Amino acid sequence: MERDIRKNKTAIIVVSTVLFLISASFAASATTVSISDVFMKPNETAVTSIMINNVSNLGVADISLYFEPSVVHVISATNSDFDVFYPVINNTGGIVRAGGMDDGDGLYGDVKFADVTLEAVGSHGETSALNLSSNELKESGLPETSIPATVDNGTVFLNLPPVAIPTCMHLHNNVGTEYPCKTFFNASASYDPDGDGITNYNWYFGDGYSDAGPIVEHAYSTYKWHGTAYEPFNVSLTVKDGEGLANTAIVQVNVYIAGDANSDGIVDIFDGATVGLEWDEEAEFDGNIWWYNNPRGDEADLNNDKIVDIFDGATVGANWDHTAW
Ligand SMILES: [Ca+2]
Ligand SMILES: [Ca+2]
Ligand SMILES: [Ca+2]
Ligand SMILES: [Ca+2]
Repeated sequence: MERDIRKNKTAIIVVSTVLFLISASFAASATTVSISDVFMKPNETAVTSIMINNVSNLGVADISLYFEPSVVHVISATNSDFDVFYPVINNTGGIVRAGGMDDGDGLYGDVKFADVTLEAVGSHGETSALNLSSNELKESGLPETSIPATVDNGTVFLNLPPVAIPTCMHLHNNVGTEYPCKTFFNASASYDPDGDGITNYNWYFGDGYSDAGPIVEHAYSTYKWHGTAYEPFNVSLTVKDGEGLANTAIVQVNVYIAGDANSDGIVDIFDGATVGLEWDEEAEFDGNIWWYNNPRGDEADLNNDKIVDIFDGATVGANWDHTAW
């Protein structure tokens, strides 16, 4: 009996320290998601996380997320760090309320309450506020020593996914096996709406090769020809934020046979003429990447060295009469 009382006293001291340290930093956050080309197009889904950061011995959480049901629906709430997790989703009323319970040893540090998958059910340009309310956060412990940490153990907030923005220095490429034709990809315009930093940049070039990093380069050695025309490669960029949420975007690049400046599948006088017409055309630096304002300049720059000159004319000559079929 006496031991039980001592336990309670210890627990009380711990809790009041927690309250003192953490109540000032508590913030149930509100944010806005929009149906747009960068975040979530109509009918697409996107994942956002409900995080509870800086917790100490967290045992129970009961959190509601309110949304505008004419704009977004909640498909699921999963991947909780809690051992027991149960969401109730109401897409008519625009609320998901979920409870999480830890098995007994308590959660510490930064805790993921749930990954919430949103579906855009509204139209382009519409927005929905996402409002979080923390109904209860309680410390973990045996039933007889369990003491509510009121509502203030930790900071509850939504983590929005990052936005992947791939750009490409050369959208028009030629196979670079013999005639070096590197293309450069830049992901540094990508961002995270809540500013927790982008930790991963993964590129898939669409030809079986991949690379990682904010700026990468790749030389294509294959092209895709389907009967009457080339098909572009879909280059995907996936970025991840510090909490592990990801976003993927595609940039299309065209790859032609070496010397094919007008992309009709054969190297002939018209390619020589295209190079002549675009002679001295140079790529421009926009502060971020080099690119061609004039796509015909990009097509005529057969070795992707940022200028149309004699080396591009020589590439036409060296590949004369070659065809893509
Ligand atoms: Ca984020
Ligand atoms: Ca041609
Ligand atoms: Ca080019
Ligand atoms: Ca060139």
